[in-house]
Amino acid sequence: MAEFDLVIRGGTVVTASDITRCDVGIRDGRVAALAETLTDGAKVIDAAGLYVLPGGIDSHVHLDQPTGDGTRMADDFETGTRAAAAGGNTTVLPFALQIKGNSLRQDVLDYHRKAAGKCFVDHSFHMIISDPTPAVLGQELPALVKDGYTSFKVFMTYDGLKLNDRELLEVFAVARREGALVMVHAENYDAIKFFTERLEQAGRTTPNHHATSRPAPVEREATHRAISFAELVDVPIMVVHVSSRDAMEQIRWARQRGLKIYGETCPQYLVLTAKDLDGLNMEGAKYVCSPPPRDEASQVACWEGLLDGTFQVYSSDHAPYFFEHGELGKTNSRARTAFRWVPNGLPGVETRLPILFSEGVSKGRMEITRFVELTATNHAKLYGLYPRKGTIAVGSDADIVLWDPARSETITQAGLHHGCDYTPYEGFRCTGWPVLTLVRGRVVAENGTVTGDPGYGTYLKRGLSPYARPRGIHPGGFAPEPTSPFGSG
Ligand code: DUC
Ligand code: ZN
Ligand code: ZN
Repeated sequence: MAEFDLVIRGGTVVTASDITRCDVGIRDGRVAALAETLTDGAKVIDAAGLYVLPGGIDSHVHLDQPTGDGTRMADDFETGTRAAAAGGNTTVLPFALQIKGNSLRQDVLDYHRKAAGKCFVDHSFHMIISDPTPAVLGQELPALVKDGYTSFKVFMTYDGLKLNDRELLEVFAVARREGALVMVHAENYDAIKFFTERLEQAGRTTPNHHATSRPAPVEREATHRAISFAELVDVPIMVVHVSSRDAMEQIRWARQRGLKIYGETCPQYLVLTAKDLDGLNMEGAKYVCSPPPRDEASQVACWEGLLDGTFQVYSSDHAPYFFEHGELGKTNSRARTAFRWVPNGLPGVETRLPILFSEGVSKGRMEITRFVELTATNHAKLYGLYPRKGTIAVGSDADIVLWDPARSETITQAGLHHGCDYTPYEGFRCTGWPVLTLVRGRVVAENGTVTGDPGYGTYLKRGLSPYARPRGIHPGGFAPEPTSPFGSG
């Protein structure tokens, strides 16, 4: 019997820290050996000329999430994870949305039902807390964190989702006590309402005014407020989908004060601008997301943030809505009357990695080790999956993607595997492309064909992240508690 189930031969293995020419031996779904030469594999994949990277982890994905306004997400767990696999991802972290008035536990179970038997890649859930009742804060949330749901998202805007300041503080306090990481959607609700109503009164209702209605200070103010609350409660937070230099400056300012504030940006803030929303005949709706893409200077700022460590993670914020499809999509009859009815979100789980590889690594802006950190390793570390996921090391799951750095491809809707009817990146030319995706040692996608099975992807119960620990708590647990209104709680 062969020593390994599979050997990947002749490739260049890259982790967040090292670039090594070596072979990878895989046994029982895990990496069993890394060595200059491994020959004894039941199956051998020739990776000469290819990079061998940890599979992408996309920690910001929305799948099969109810919208409450008559529209429908274009991806369920089957089409969304199929697209993820084709795009070089091996794990996704979608959201389980609490509907106001519902039990959080029941809503989480509902997402397990939605995902059961459908996933091509491994997955876990962040919870969205929309209704922090005493029962949710006191019982459900602590119990769910202990059960492995170790991160949750809160919104500072959107009817039906927005938490007020007191509620944000309450949720932050639970996160601190339980050791969970809070992701924050930072935009000021009232400022958006103010601009939206004035724009509508002035007859400015086309999709491009979505961007006008939420300028950068709307994001900056909320980012600052979230950071201030995090400081007051002494809890680390992740500011998600950061789009502007203004918000980045708040994160840098906080870090200089010693706060543990993390940041995420997304492809739409690197390669799209608000001008993309200008298209006629509702074309601009294809680019409506929140925060909106901004200007070229903001793109430059976001690139800087990826390189200088302001951002720890680069995610897709895959939130796919059909462009057409009658009342279900972005061009539904109400959306044609005013931008406020256009569903917010873009598809991007399949195109996230090629865009960063091409614009970052192939164009020489970014070291490939940094690419690995931003697309896989840091996601695993921040969300309690490391070192099982996010690296190539003996004992880790054999979640691996082979990249051909020389392959040129053009992103087209026809070539993608998602359930959406368009891509905002139509015609985008890429140098460097994922050519083979392995989840726990099994090929799930190869050369644009998804070969895995829905249902192979498994649910991941996550641990607490060391990065979610409050300041002042030493990893060994023997340092004194920091001064906080919560004493030692
Ligand atoms: N926020 C998200 O995180 N995703 C889609 C829409 C939004 O506002
Ligand atoms: Zn958001
Ligand atoms: Zn999102």
